[in-house]
Amino acid sequence: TRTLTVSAAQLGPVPRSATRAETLARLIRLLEAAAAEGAELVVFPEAALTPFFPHWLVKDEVELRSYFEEDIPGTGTQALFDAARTLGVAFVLGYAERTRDERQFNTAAFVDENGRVIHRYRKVHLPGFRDFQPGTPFQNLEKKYFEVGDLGFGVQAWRNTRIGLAICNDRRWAETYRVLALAGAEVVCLGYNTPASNPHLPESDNLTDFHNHLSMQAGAYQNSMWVIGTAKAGTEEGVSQIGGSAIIAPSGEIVAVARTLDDEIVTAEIDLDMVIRYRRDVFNFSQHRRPEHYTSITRP
Ligand code: CDT
Repeated sequence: TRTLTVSAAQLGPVPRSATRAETLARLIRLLEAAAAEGAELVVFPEAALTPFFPHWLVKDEVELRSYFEEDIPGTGTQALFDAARTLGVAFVLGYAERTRDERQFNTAAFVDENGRVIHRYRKVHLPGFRDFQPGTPFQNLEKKYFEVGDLGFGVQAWRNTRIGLAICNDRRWAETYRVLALAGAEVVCLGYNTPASNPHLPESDNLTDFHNHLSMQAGAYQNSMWVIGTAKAGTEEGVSQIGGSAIIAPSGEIVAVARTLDDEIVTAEIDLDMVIRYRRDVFNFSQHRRPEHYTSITRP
């Protein structure tokens, strides 16, 4: 059987006052700890290098710029790539991307065990608002700071498997997993920053952890895939965020889960052939899907 040892590298809060070097040192420590547990692939959260700045209106242009990466790797992140190469560990890193032509995306990069970026994904499902929402304890201004991703849901062949990437809110949408699965993804890696409460739907606040796992477990099972979901957890700049980083099997079962709201490694050896077994039987796409009845989901 094909096996792979994977880790979700959960982060506790990243304060606004943290330097990039301080945050990078935390990521490197997590990468080393994961490698010591035998990890071959480590998944970091969404926007792992910074606080989740869409939670507030950043008026100062210099501050806003400081949250974006213009190069990956760049001077502030090279040491993480070097560590990956030294340790021989691949990783997924979420970060805010600013392109040469000044476009901004919420991005994840897949970096192989040689420290090379071999795949990128730009978040498609951007939650939140374009404008400041008065009267709420915090914002989600992703629609202000980022464009909708323009790379689609690509899948990257890596070693003896195929990797798909998604970011945070993407995990709540069934289409994310199905499109990745149809492209052959066996492992979906995603990071998230999820507030424990939603000021716009307070009645769901006691269900936040449930909805997190529900989304990822359903996506994994209904598409016969492994899902590695990694949180940025704890109270960050006054916003309480859930943890619950998890490694989820194609059966929908959680095989490993974080216990804290801080920096924590969650590791499991996963059986990649489980994907094939579930896809051969229950979710045999070519045998049982009926796309002629699904046309409405591709109409705007
Ligand atoms: N970062 C991100 O996408 N967060 C959203 C918050 C929305 S609350 C329903 C998420 O889906 O977790």
